[in-house]
Amino acid sequence: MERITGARTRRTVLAGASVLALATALAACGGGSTEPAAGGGSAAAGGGGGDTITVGFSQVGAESGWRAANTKSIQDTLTEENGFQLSFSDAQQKQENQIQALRSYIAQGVDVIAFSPVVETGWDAVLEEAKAAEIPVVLTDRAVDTADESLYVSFIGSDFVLEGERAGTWVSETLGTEPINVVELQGTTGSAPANDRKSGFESAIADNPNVTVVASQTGNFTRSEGRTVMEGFLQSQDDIDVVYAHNDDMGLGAIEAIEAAGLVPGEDIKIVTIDAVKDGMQALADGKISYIVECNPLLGPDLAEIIKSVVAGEEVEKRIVVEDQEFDQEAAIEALPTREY
Ligand code: GZL
Repeated sequence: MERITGARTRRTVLAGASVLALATALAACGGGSTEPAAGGGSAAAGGGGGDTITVGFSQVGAESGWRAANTKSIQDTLTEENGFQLSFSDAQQKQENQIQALRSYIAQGVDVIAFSPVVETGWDAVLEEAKAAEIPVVLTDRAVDTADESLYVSFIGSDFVLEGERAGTWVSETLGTEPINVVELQGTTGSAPANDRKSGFESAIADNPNVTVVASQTGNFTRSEGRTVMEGFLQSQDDIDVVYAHNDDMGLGAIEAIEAAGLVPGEDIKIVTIDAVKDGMQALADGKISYIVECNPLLGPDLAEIIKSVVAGEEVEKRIVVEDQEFDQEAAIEALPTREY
């Protein structure tokens, strides 16, 4: 297999599921062996006969700095030079647009479909259609909530519950030594990162009676909506000590609202976020954000490897967990000069 260029994520492979995934991958490609897949549109061409693998990718949207870095990683890796023909679509954060895109890829008969599901539920029907067309599906970034795990061959993404736990642990241990009121800027309603980062944070602070979440509302992962919701919190809450934002962009929006209210972010109100994109890390270095848990967006190289393995009928891991770091101000200052995103 030719070398895939681009930065690699650090990842943990969850063993034990690969046999199921391998059987599924072969079935999805219509092959019980490594012979070129039968049926499934151009799978035979991409799977064994031709060199180019056709991929249909449905992206959530362009809502945040994280998403821009994730899109760049995928488009910079799934290139013709690396053996791919990529059809890419931006769903503008609407599930109906993603379902429409997946159906168009099925109609095109691509070799593989990959996507980041904007929300967790409502995918079984279109994934059944992909399975019936013998087109394997790879999930990237976000998970789907389905009873039938044979509907996708692999899921590569971070552990969002752990990200929430790490943010909550920092708040509890660093700031929770006295009573503090937390306001939460949630990600997109119904999305895996919003659901999991909320539950992870709650579990981490559960045993500390000093830490109280006094308000929680979605800012839809965007800077502008994060600012608007924070403006509302500043109006409705008498005493806010901490902002927990599910991503940097909403945290940056909260900073704008806090400063517009004549308060000092990082002093009057501490902010903890998730992602660690450049703008967030700069705010951390400047002391406006106090702590960031990373969510690595550079999924392109690993996605390319998974796709090539699936098409070649090789073993495919069912769940690949992307490992993330954590940053305080000192670590951000050190990391910024060489940070890729
Ligand atoms: C997380 C990703 C989230 C980011 C946000 O993997 O799905 O979506 O945390 C992005 O910045 O909008």
